[in-house]
Amino acid sequence: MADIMDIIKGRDPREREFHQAVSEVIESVKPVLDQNPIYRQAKIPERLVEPERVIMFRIPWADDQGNVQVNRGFRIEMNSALGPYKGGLRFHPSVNLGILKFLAFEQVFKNALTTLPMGGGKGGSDFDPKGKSDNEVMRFCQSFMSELFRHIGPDTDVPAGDIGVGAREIGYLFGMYKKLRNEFTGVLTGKGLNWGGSLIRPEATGYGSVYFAAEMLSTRNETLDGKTCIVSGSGNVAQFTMEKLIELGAKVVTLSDSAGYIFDESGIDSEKLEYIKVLKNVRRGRVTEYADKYSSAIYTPVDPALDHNPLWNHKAECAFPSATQNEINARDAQNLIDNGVMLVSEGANMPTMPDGIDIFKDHKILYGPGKAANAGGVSVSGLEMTQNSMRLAWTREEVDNRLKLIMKTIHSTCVDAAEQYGVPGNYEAGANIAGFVKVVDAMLDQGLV
Ligand code: NDP
Ligand code: 2IT
Repeated sequence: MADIMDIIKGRDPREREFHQAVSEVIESVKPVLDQNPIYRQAKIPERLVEPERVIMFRIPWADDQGNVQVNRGFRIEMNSALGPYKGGLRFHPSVNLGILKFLAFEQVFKNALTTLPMGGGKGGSDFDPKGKSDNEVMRFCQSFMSELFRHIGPDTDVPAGDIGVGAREIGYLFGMYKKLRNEFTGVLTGKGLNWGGSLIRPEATGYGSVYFAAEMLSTRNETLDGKTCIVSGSGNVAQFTMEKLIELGAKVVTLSDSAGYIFDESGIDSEKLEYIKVLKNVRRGRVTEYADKYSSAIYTPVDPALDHNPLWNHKAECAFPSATQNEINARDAQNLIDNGVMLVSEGANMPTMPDGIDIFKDHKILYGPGKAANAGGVSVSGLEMTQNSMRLAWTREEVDNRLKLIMKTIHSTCVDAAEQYGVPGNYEAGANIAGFVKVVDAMLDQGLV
């Protein structure tokens, strides 16, 4: 294990998030590597950590004042052992190669768990959509696609949304791809419903994370009904996590954005959630406005001087981190435990830091790692690809039933793998092992490529 970490740290010393993601997987799969010497002989760890291809490019665009702006674009084509590269695009000022490599690496194993034929990739830009006009976002997306289009395709690499990339951005990206290729194909997922998108795709990550939580709870004969839940974020994943939690009778008491969080002790009901959707998706406002509208709510701005996030310090049974990576440190994890949290389902990718995960495992709570718990989004992306290939559209009920079944299967796959390797109840190890074995066996079958 030390070897592979030494290699990647020596080669790319600044890619902290990538090191973190690799270290977590490699640690979990050590027993698999020990029992199957062929994997080390074939240099599987070394091959997995090196992307098959990295595309990095300039994105020049003009803002509304006519000033030229230049951003950086990326697409990491990480692994295609199981199918075309598949994974989202992130537009956020923090985006860099290391963050996208961590996301692409996670995506490879996540996609393997979905049961659908998808390899792993991720891309994006350091462009910040916040405060930009629709026209600026459109010009940026067009410039981004005017380079990316030559590298992707419905059987090659199929991007989708992630932080900062939703229905609006997918529309502009798709329009430019279609124009350049003179081809109407399912090259992106998360498309609009009347031009090839799938029902339930917007809902899928959040719903899936809640379905996964329900599966975990069922192992202890519990349900979400009546449980108090902490949710972070207020974007796509957070909104539909809240929606499904409310539907299943849970009480959601928080939401957040990068500037602060809301605590609403009286609970966020469907009507308040509708307000949040309009606030975030239409007006593109900030969550602080929620406290102006509802007197039951308290807004707390982010305090960078604190060594913890007070969002995670409320009485609750369940937590659904749904904003971004490394949003739960060891102190936050301990606060969650001290407040009675018995389940964490990660809607975000890698939201818990390694020492936080250790605390969850030490206390034997139900901890669903992102690559399992948030796999519903990419699963319905896979179903969107299937519908595009068949040139037909399934009903909402059909897609939702398939999503439920996939989340149930991912859950049982994790449980079985964890049991097989002597760590029963450890979903982190189960997800890493099951995803790893599926990908690397396909790599071995396909030879040294
Ligand atoms: P959105 O852009 O819709 O929402 C992101 C939310 O997280 C916003 O509330 C945003 O606040 C907050 N956020 C973003 N960056 C930070 C930060 N650095 N610190 C604090 N808060 C932050 O993205 P999604 O909801 O799609 O994605 C959320 C998470 O879920 C990500 O980790 C993503 O990788 C993961 N995910 C998404 C999937 C999808 O299908 N969309 C699928 C699987 C995982 P603000 O508005 O202030 O930026
Ligand atoms: O992290 C993820 O799984 C996503 N952002 C969704 C990827 C996809 O291709 O739908």
